[in-house]
Amino acid sequence: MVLKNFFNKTKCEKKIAEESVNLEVIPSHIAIIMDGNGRWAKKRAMPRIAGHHEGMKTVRKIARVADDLGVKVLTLYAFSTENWKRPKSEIEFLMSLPEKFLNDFLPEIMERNIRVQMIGEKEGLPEHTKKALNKALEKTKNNTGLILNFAMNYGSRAEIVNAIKKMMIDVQEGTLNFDSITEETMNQYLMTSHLPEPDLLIRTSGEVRLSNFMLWQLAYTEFWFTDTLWPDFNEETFLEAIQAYQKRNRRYGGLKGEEMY
Ligand code: V07
Repeated sequence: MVLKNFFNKTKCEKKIAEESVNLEVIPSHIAIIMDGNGRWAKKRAMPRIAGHHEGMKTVRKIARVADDLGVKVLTLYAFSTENWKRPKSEIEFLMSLPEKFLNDFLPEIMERNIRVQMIGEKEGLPEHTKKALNKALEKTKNNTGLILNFAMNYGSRAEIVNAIKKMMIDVQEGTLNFDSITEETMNQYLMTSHLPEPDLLIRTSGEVRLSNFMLWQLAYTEFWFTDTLWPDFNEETFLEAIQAYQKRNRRYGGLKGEEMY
């Protein structure tokens, strides 16, 4: 495994040297609810958008360390369908972040062989945001490394309803047999059909809710919560989450599937 830059970060080095993180048992798919950007800004008497901007820097940091560790899929909840209720000026700023992020980071994304993908309703996004996203999806589509998957204008219940509607159309058209519908059929109709289920869900900032995020896909996922605000989240906190995941897996290691839940 090629571990780049992040080995220089001494505290991570320590965790790895102590073998408290096992580099052989890294979760394949990590999903993150990146919460606490507004609170981070408020604490500093800064506008909320300053927190979002700082949060974007954390995205870059965590994408790098996930890539270095050999994570296969990193799904980040960047914008929920609920987020449209926020003030217009804040939404406008948020919708400029994909462009900003990709302008700065796309060369490194290419260098690292990272593939950018998204889940959510792309059609609901402003034209300029869609354009930046499409460019990144297209440019990175043949990359074979980490899948950096952004949930944008995403809501899990809407995703499930859409999946059911598509299934019903296919049943009506005769391309799907009603009696052969299983859980696996449902998987195939969700936006995550091409991805493994998340092994680990992280939510920052002390909130302990799913907020309409990947409800179907998280059925067997390990959850890890931290009080750390997203802009303060770093390589070390990320390793802490992975470490917790590994500890739990070791505990369940001896049991048969049915006893694990
Ligand atoms: C956003 C920064 C992270 C904290 C959460 C809210 C604010 C990166 C992106 C992004 C999205 C798509 C893409 C490349 C980058 C992003 C939004 C908000 C809407 F292809 N950060 N970030 N998008 N925040």
